[in-house]
Amino acid sequence: MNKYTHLHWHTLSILASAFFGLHQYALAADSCEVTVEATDSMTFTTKEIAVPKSCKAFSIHLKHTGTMSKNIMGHNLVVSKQTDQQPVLQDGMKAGASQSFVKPQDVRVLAFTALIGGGEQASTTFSPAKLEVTANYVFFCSFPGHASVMKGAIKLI
Ligand SMILES: [Cu+2]
Repeated sequence: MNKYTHLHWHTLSILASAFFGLHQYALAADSCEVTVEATDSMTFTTKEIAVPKSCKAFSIHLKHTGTMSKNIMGHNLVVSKQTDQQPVLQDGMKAGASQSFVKPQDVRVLAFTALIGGGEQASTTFSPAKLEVTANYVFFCSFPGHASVMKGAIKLI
């Protein structure tokens, strides 16, 4: 390969990655919903949820891909400020399974799904306008003991 050919391919690969990078970004920006899977091994398949400011409403669909019952391996998805996560979890645990481990009318909770077991799905929708630009937001499962691994970041884009 001579110098010219090498440069040529290098330029092409930069152009290609710029094109595909932009394309991916455009797809993400257009989507006002996301599906997060939860498993029997106590994990979410997603570590970060990008929420476009341009969305009037944003929906998170939670899908439990396992088979275990919700008493044993139940999952939900709760959104709050990072700094509120621990108190929200503590109050959720007191509220119990009948409340999906979320304290009723908890103003620190921006959105949450019902607690579901294997094979079930649940959704929640919120307005991205409720997110303060300067705060850090997280999503997590409030089933007792799960949030230490079942958690991720909410990123406003
Ligand atoms: Cu869980």
